[in-house]
Amino acid sequence: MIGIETLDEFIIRRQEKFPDAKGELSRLLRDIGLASKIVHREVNKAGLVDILGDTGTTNVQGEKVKKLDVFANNRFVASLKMGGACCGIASEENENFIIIDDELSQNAEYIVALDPLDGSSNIDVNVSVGTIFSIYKRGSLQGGFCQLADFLQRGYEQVSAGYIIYGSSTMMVYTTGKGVNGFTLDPSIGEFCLSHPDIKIPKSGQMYSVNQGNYSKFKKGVQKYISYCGEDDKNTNRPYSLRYVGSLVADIHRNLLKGGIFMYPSTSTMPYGKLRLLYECNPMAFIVEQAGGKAINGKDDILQLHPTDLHQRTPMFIGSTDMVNMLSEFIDRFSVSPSI
Ligand code: P6P
Repeated sequence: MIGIETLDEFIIRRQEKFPDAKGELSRLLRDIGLASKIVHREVNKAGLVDILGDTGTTNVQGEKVKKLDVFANNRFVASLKMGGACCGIASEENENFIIIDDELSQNAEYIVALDPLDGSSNIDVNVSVGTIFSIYKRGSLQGGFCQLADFLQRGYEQVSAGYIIYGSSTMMVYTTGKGVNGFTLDPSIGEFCLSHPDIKIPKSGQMYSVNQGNYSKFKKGVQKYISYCGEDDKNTNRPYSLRYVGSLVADIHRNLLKGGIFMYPSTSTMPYGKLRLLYECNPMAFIVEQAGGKAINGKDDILQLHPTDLHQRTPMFIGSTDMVNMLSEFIDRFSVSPSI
């Protein structure tokens, strides 16, 4: 039987390759792993306890807050505070960033941007949901409070990014800039075990993911690409299938493993799209690019965008390189100016 390598063992083994590493990033990743095991437990019994449904409040996004959103946010924040390896957190659930002001944390090198439970509207109907995280080195001086600028760094500055998908199994997929690895939670031992080493996204794929209901509001180039995917071309026996879960982590995870393109374009009613740059698009773009794929906003690489606001949105087209490049050609060919 192939030996089991747990997430903790993997992190420690990787850290040994960096003699001057202080172990703070390792600690941070393990803190995230711990919190996700606790969220896994709640997500998997959500139907049995009064943790489903709405809290009756709305968050900074103006969206209904689910009880499990709040639970997950509190869990990750508590675990990161306890770990002392990060000095601040920007979360989808909090309008402003959280300063962690104990002495140990103030001396920490890292900040975290977090979507604690993405796709939570799907929980009540038992569809996969996920946690997305993004880690940067702070620019502000260690020993003092983190600053807003620490969170408004370009995506290519990320030190690490990952997601946890709470699906038919719970998996943690992450990168530290040296490839992408996937770990499946074995609840019988309470450990994430290496199950998908060195993930590479296929250069092309057969699946395209988009909310077809917004078709009429998309720019012409995007409409033309979607129509191209939907056409039945006997000559090429075009193999496309539309797959759209409506949960970002689930849609991207499938495309990462099987190949495909995920699109959340701008629309006439959402000129900057729906997805958030800091804690949805940047971490997913880092992961997919590290796996050999591509992520753009329709014109520029997602990782090159300069954030100006914690919760700013951006259109995103992400996945297999050949498919993203073809979409880009359609946008250029059919748009007045290759704008997003
Ligand atoms: P729509 C979930 O609410 C989410 O933020 C992402 O997980 C998902 O990709 C997207 O919104 C779905 O949005 O407008 O298609 O329902």
